Amino acid sequence: MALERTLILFKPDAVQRRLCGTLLQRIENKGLKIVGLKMLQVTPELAQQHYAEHVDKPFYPLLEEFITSGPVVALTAEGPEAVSVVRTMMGPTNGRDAAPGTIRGDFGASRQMNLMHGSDSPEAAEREIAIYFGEEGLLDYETTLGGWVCAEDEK
Ligand code: 3AN
Repeated sequence: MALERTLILFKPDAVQRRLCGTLLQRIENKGLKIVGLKMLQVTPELAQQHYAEHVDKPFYPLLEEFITSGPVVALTAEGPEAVSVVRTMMGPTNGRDAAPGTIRGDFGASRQMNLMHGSDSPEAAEREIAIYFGEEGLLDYETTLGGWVCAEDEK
């Protein structure tokens, strides 16, 4: 089991719908540790960096228009297998396919306005955290409750 970090975005629809607190609460309730958090406006250049794998796809112009349409909240969360834990919490890309209980299943029914981004692999997480937070942007700290969130052999 690996202690991982993952990049999360609360997308413009989540900010506009005032769901940031609700989504952050779910992440904290799950036991993930927030090691970076900020609000920012995604520029077209940043969108192209983030979505490099989609830039040449036909849907990219609409994706860029959406992700740059208003502020986002960027987070880095840490925990055992954090990448897959967050993907499971979010549910599949299309909110219409997402099961109740998942974030996308509970709060939306759209493929584009799907509220939240979470890195899809540890390699993607490393790349995306570097894009949004850089080398210096994260905080290393211990939480006194850390030992009650998971056992030593799960870290
Ligand atoms: P996820 O957000 O679940 O990681 P990605 O990274 O594959 O999903 O896709 C990012 C965004 O690209 C989606 N939220 C959606 O807006 C758009 N997108 C992905 N696949 C398609 C598609 N087949 N048609 C239209 N838009 C898409």
